Amino acid sequence: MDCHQCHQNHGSCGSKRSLRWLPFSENLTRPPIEPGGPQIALVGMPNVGKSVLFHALTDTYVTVSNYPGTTVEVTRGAVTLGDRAVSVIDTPGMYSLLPISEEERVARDLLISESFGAIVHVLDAKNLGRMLSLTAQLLEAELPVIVAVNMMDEAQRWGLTIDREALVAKLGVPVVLMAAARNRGVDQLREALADRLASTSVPAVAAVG
Ligand SMILES: Nc1nc2c(ncn2[C@@H]2O[C@H](COP(=O)(O)OP(=O)(O)O)[C@@H](O)[C@H]2O)c(=O)[nH]1
Ligand SMILES: [Mg+2]
Repeated sequence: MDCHQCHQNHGSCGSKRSLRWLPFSENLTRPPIEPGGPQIALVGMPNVGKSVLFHALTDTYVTVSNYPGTTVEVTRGAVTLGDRAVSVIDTPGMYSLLPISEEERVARDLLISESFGAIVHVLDAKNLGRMLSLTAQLLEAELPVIVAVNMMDEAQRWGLTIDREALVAKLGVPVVLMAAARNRGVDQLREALADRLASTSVPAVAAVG
C-alpha cells in the first residue's frame, strides 16, 4: 500500500508514522498530494475547534506523530480542494508567537521551519477580542493568514453578531464565519483556501522567451 506522504511503498520511505487507512474504493478516487506542493496549517488558541475543523476538512487518512524531540503530537492529513490534494497540519494550541509552553513552542517552530501556502487562524466567535491579538502577530510575521471565526452557532445563541465585512476591511485578509462542529462554513473555507493557493502558486513551467 502507498504512503500518503511519499506515494511509495511504506517500507521504502522509512516513515514510522501510524496511518488510518480508507476503504479501498475511496483510496482510488483521492487525488495524490502534489510532491513539493503547498501546505496548510491550522493554528489558534486551545479549544477553538482546530481539531474538529481538521477532521471536517480531511476526509482521508491522517498521520499522528510526535514533533521531533518532544512529546507534543502533530496531526497531518490531506484536504481535497477541487482536483488537488493539499497537505494540512493541525498544530498544537498557542496563545502567542512568543512561546511559554512546549505546545506553543512546537506550533511556533512549525510555522517558522516549514513553508505554508495558507495559515488558517481559527478563532472562537464568542471571544474575538481576546483572540485577535494572535491574528495581529501572524499578520505581522507576514504569514498568509485566512481567519476562520468558528463556533458561530454558540455566538448566535448568545445573541452575538459578527461583522465579517468590517473584519475583512480591518485585517485585509479573507474571513470565513463557521461552525465546524455543524459542518457550517467548511465549504466556504475550502473556497478561500483554493483562492489563496491559486493566487500564490508558481506556474510549473516558466515561459521561455
Ligand atoms: N458549538 C460548537 N462547538 C464546537 C465547534 N467546533 C468545535 N467545537 C467544540 O469545541 C471543543 C474544542 O474543540 P477542538 O477541536 O478539540 O479544539 P482545539 O483545541 O482547537 O483543537 C470540542 O468540544 C468541540 O466539539 C463549533 O463550531 N460549535
Ligand atoms: Mg486540537
